[in-house]
Amino acid sequence: MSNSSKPSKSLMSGNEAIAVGAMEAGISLAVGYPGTPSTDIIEYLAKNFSGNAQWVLNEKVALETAIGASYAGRRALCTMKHVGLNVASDPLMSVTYLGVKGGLTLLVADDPGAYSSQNEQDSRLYARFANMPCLEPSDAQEAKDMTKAAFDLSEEFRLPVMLRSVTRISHSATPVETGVTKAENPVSLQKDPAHMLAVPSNVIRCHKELNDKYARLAQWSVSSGYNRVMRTGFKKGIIASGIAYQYAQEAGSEYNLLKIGFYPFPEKTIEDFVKGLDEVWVMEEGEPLIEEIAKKYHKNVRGKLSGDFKREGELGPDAMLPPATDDTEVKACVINQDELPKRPPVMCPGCPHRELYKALKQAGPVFTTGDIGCYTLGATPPLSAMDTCLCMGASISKAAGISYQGLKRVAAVIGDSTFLHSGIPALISAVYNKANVLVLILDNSCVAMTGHQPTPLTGQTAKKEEGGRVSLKDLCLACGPASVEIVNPYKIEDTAKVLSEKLAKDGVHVVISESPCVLIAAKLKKG
Ligand SMILES: Cc1ncc(C[n+]2csc(CCOP(=O)(O)OP(=O)(O)O)c2C)c(N)n1
Repeated sequence: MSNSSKPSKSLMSGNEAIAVGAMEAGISLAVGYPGTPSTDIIEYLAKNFSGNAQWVLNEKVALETAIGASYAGRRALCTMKHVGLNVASDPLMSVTYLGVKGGLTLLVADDPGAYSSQNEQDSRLYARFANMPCLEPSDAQEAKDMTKAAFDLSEEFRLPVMLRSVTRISHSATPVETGVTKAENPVSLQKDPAHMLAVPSNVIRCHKELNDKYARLAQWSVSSGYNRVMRTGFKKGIIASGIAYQYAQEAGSEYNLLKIGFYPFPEKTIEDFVKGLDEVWVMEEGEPLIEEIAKKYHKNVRGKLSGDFKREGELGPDAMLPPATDDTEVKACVINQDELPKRPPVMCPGCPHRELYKALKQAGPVFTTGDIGCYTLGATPPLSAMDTCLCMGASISKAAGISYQGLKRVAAVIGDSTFLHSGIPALISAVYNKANVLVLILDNSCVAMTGHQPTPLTGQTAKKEEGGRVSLKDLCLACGPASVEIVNPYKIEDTAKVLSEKLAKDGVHVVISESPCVLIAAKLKKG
């Protein structure tokens, strides 16, 4: 679909619907950093949006870029996965104080069940932390409608608005009616120091303005229409938010039903809903936030705090299925996950990362601090070549921390995109403080883990156009290590020799393992 204004109906994933909603809302910029399950929003926009859709180096840069566009009066969509919001949390916590100009929607896709993430944090807590509104869709149509509404709300309250998706919204498809595309806002960059300078003299006043906005939002939440009673007339009730609203349907129709789609939480609506019920179930992916409120107003609340649902992992569609008996049809469909063979992701056959790990093994004993990317898969057997993994950009700093304790033969393994994302400050710090570490940058010419997005090292933009190009070797040299060398990981013996030499030396040594991801190598050859 292009960003035309002709209404039609089609099947869309939640992510496509969000992209379409943003186009219909008249965005002028879409900016993000890849991360499952959010990645395909920018990819869709890069293909289908005639305006500016771009990848940047990390989530902090993405949010700050979107804030810049908003200051210029335009609407901007910023996308990331949940852990990306940790990286973007610094600008987030202050931009809510200052406020925005053009509408700014922050799409954060959570990963309950941690299917492809290092944790399963709940972004609604960030919305609460930053005092910003948050919309939570329960299907693709709502994802599109809420995206559009988020921009209007952002301009009405002069606040960024979070749209919280989860894997099952982002990646499953339901019918979506497209609508009319709004014209872009005119460019208008006005100086407004009282709301553009996060400096001490502005903080208390801005904080007060934010608290006032939040109080207004709490009222708006009750009357917004996003938090509404869907069914009455029974003695039991379910409160369900986002995707869990779909799971609530599995419980059958003999429950009153309150659907939550907007935060701040509509306390009054919840209080009124639970009145007179015998039992209240609360279904929400992530932390028991709504449940905590429901418990304030009812004695018999069933959910995660009561132990009826697990607090860890995904709530999932089966959460409210009635218990199966021998003669229920349902039983045949219920699969015991524990009985299934585990199929963890593995490195692709021919992956250059495998060969690098083989060379590292040949180079002798080493403690390897890891990072996040396809190469993390080297942590599992048969390679078992990575000893730690924490979050993006942590490998070099962890290695340096170990080396400062007088230990040698420590290697940090980091991918090219991760190095650009948050490895560079760690490398400079290690050089500055005279660490003794070997830094292995695995340059496979893309962000492989999230689906082969381009990086500044290839110079191709999200829209597959030619952009500026950055040299990884020059970048590393500028950080000041003792040496920077490039190896071909498929030449295992040669690579092992280089690694063995560097591991025996003091100082910070960088080795770039240069070979494109096997899945894109053929394409790159063709140009
Ligand atoms: C803060 C944060 N943002 C995004 C992600 C999603 N993510 C996982 S690995 C990765 C980058 C992988 O690229 P690279 O370092 O080049 O390694 P490759 O997969 O290409 O081997 C990203 C963006 C994440 N895990 N954490």
